[in-house]
Amino acid sequence: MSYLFGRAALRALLCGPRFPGLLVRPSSGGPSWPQERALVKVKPDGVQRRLVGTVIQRFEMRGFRLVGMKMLQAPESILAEHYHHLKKKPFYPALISYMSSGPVVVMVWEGDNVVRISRVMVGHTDSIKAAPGTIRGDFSVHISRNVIHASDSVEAAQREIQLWFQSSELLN
Ligand code: IDP
Ligand code: MG
Repeated sequence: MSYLFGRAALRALLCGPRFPGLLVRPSSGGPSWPQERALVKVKPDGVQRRLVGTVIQRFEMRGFRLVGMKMLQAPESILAEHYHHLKKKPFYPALISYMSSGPVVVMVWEGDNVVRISRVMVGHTDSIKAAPGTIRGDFSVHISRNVIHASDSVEAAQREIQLWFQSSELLN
């Protein structure tokens, strides 16, 4: 039995898939289905500290696909919508002023479980609690300058992607 499976697997490897799905990764030209997407944003402190390349490298090396990216000075109307859930917090005015203090780089990354995995890669909101190896744990020391944003749910990702990007700016 295992001999037969071994032959089939070997044939698929050498000659391409005889059984669709066997040993075929979604990115290898197999069937396409809607892939999960996350909005990731390098905040003004991250851009100023030249961490954009490092962030891109970490997401690429993890295996995600970049499907959209742009650099812009974030309009206050977009920031207000993006951070509407924090409007009543005492730090809200400082947050908007920090996010307006320089350009941001917004990206859309695609791949299996990209939302949950990118939150793990980004680390805890509060830099003190962010584990080493995470982006915040490696590059930030204070919650008010925490370098990066990543969507915290699939629903938030969809909302945020529509807020920051036109559909024509994203690859299909
Ligand atoms: P998240 O960025 O990890 O998703 P949120 O609670 O959504 O965390 O907060 C959004 C952003 O607001 C944080 O990344 C941080 O920049 C800022 N923020 C959150 N809590 C505080 C705080 O207590 N003081 C200052 N800034 C904060
Ligand atoms: Mg959040």
